Amino acid sequence: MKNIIKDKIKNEAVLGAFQGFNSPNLVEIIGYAGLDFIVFDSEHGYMTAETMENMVRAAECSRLTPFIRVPQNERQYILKALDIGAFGIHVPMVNTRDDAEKAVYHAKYYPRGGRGLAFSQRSTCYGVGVDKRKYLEECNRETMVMVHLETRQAIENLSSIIEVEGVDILFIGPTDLAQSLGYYGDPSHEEVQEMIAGAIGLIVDSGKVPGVFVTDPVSASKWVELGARYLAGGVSGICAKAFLDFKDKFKNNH
Ligand code: 3PY
Ligand code: MG
Repeated sequence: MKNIIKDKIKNEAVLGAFQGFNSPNLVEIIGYAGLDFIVFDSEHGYMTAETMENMVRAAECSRLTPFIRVPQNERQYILKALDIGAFGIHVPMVNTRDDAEKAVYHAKYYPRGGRGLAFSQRSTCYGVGVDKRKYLEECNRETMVMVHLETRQAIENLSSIIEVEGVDILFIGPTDLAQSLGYYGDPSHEEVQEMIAGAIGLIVDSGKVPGVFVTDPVSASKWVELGARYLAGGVSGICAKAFLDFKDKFKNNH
């Protein structure tokens, strides 16, 4: 198992998308279009583990690195996501250092954590020809943990969350952050934007990697200039914009 995103983010910004519904075909299109990673979203999406397993396969076929956003920071969700074969997890609503420690603990095998071990599932090639020690070492090294900072509390606790070893990306969720600050549905509000910029600055100064959810390439560039190296949009939003644009261009000519 080699997680190319882990290496890439050392030197460049990577781009991905969250997908919350079942379509392996769309996953392949996204991969062939050249994005770096995909996050199967089982927080807001409603795919079963079995569905996501096929989506992970589609991602691998099209050279997209597959991650899964778990519905909640709980052992059984994290274990399932990784056993399916996701290369990392996104964990929503990480508000404290303890939350971040818990996510890392469940994502890593002994000695770093307490991930349940078996050799019967997809991530271990069903135990066929697997070098068990090598698998454990590789998995602990390559599996990524992305914690979502999306509340005022998370930003207030940022300096202690940053210190948690094993967190790869501190990922800012502007939609929930905006509502936590009282600006429902308005992540572009000045106060939200300033808070995001401040958080990115703190993360960059600590030597860790900031990530941000973005709705368009313009806002993505703004965060990349500040040092964000992991950017992701939403598949539904991107499709909706593309179809609206397609329709508008047609209507303007006919
Ligand atoms: C948010 O913006 O709240 C997110 O969770 C983005 O993924
Ligand atoms: Mg959110």
